[in-house]
Amino acid sequence: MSKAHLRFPSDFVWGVATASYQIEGAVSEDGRGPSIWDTFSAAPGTVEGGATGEVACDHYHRWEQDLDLMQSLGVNGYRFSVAWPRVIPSGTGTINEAGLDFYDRLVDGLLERGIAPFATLYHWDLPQPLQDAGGWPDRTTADAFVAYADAVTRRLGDRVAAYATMNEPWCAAFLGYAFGHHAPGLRDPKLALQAAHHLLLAHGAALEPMRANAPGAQHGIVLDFNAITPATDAPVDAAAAKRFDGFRNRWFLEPVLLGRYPADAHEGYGELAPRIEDGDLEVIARPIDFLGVNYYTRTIVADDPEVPHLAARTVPFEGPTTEMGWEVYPQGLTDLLLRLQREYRAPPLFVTENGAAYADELKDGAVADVERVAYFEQHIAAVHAAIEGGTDVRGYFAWSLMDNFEWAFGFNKRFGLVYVDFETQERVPKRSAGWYAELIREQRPAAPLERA
Ligand code: GCO
Repeated sequence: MSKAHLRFPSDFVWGVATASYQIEGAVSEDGRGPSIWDTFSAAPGTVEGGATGEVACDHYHRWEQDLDLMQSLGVNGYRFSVAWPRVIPSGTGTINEAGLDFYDRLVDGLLERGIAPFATLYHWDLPQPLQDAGGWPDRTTADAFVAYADAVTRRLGDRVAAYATMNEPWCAAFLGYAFGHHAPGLRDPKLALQAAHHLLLAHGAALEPMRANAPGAQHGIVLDFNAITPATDAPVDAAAAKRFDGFRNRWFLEPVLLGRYPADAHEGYGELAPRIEDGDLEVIARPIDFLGVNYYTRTIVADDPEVPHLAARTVPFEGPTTEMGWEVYPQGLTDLLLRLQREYRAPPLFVTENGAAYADELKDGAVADVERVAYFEQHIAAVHAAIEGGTDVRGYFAWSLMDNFEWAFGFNKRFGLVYVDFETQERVPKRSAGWYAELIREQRPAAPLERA
């Protein structure tokens, strides 16, 4: 079905997204130091199949073919992340120029292919020495991040179209320090909330050197959101949904956009609430040029007084799900984008991640991932509906360019537009890649010559 009827702005960015630890491999090459994900994935029982990012998609060596792949899709934006342990292996101190050289080459390779670089500075691969010294719960880690952000933006400068300081601080803080599902694998909610605060503080503090080094680039942050729906019309479930929204979404959104933590959630946390120093919130709320929005699904929530602090629990739902067990709920993306615009007067938005894992099978050299095509079709239409509703969305990045290391799920969850055979490192564009390329072609304004 032609998507041409969905006209997007002519300067809309059609991109793909990845992250360093999920695709690069080469974990000890050219001076890279260990990250918390190298340590965590090496520990028994942390990652399905005992998988690690040691090789992943071997992108560190295959980056040129991967850029060619992107160019063949017609994307004009590529969201990648810079591995802090490549740039400053000890986390602080000496800069590893060879580490920066890789991103230098990557950025120039993108520009040569007419693809705008969108760089995320932190996508969870904290240098292990910093975790040994306390990690994100320790305030000095925020200072280390500022020095790292300075080093990267000093080198890459305005060649990068947009820098995001952080990817999904909610995941980094709660999956890493409260639930133990992600590196560093801790289970301490108070530590998690303090980590969350320092991740946000690091974001705000880094904006200053980033703007000085790359005045022509856009600077922002990427937050992940779940749409939250009450399980029933009962007031107790509506109240539970509001509390869950505070925990999952507003706890990060409101400090960045409003300069304060949401009072209801802060009260709910009680003695778990983080230590906040004078001036922290002003730093966190420093103006940003864009907000990156990662959206995958919604969460249905019911009141449950048994659950500490939140008194809310998620409830199962009917309806189609992806391989992650996440409900396919495109309306939630429209609602979220409209909410960010109307309720928060958010800056320009990019959908920096949206996509789905399905049980892809390579048959006769092809992957007929029709469910993923449907997922993208529905969610891109959802973005269009938000734009029609007056939301300033500047671009969309499909998660992901290619199958990669899906954190605790290892290589068992395939999100890519491109299938990766992890034995041979062969890349095979799936049907969804062809679909996305056709959509982009249809959206491209015909070149003047073609109009003749
Ligand atoms: C995230 C991360 C990605 C994931 C993707 C699928 O949003 O969790 O940014 O690294 O791989 O979202 O879970």
